[in-house]
Amino acid sequence: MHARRPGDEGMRAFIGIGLPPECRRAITDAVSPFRSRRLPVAWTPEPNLHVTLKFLGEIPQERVEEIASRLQDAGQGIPPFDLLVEGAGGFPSLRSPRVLWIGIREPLELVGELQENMENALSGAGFPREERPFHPHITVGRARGRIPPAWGEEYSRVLSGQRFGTVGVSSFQLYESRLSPRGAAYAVLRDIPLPREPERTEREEKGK
Ligand code: 2AM
Repeated sequence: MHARRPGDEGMRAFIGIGLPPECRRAITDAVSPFRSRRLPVAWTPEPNLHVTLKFLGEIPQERVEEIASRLQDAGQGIPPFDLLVEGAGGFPSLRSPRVLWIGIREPLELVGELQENMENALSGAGFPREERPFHPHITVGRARGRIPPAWGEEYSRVLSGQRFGTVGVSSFQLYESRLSPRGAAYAVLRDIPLPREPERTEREEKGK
């Protein structure tokens, strides 16, 4: 371990799917009655609402290109898709939630495939695989203390039937997360387009 030196440029990074303003606004509006109850929850600021695909942690600046190129490979064969944002819940349980989330309903298989490709592409570059099963979600709050047991269940019940948007996803993003006493601020380092003509379809066409 060594302290960071000047010029030793590094950053905290993760990969995710950004959400358009209308979807983020719909989520904020739906969650706002819960926010006003002053529970020990750190609520995600509206601009930061996203779906995390993989957390990378600290990376050196000079690895950004290599990581972006591996991510582009991971996206091959994944066509652009519509993300259905719906439902709500808590991890690890609704009776004692540490993370409050808004859900992704579709297309779970495709998003899972993208995430799996990414784990494969990045494990070859020294990023350990996520051991926990992948449950795509949008974190809207993190518990900072004890939440009354009935509260998480109410959160889920009230929001579970609600739809927060159908989001056209034609790219995903490598983000930098800058931490400060005012919270995290995310910046897109690279926007990675999903291929319009996925290789899979081309292969399937040729195989016909
Ligand atoms: P989550 O909110 O979807 O759980 C950016 O910091 C994102 O990376 C967060 O939104 C969080 O995803 C995820 N993240 C942050 N710290 C992490 C860690 N130590 N391990 C795994 N994921 C982390």
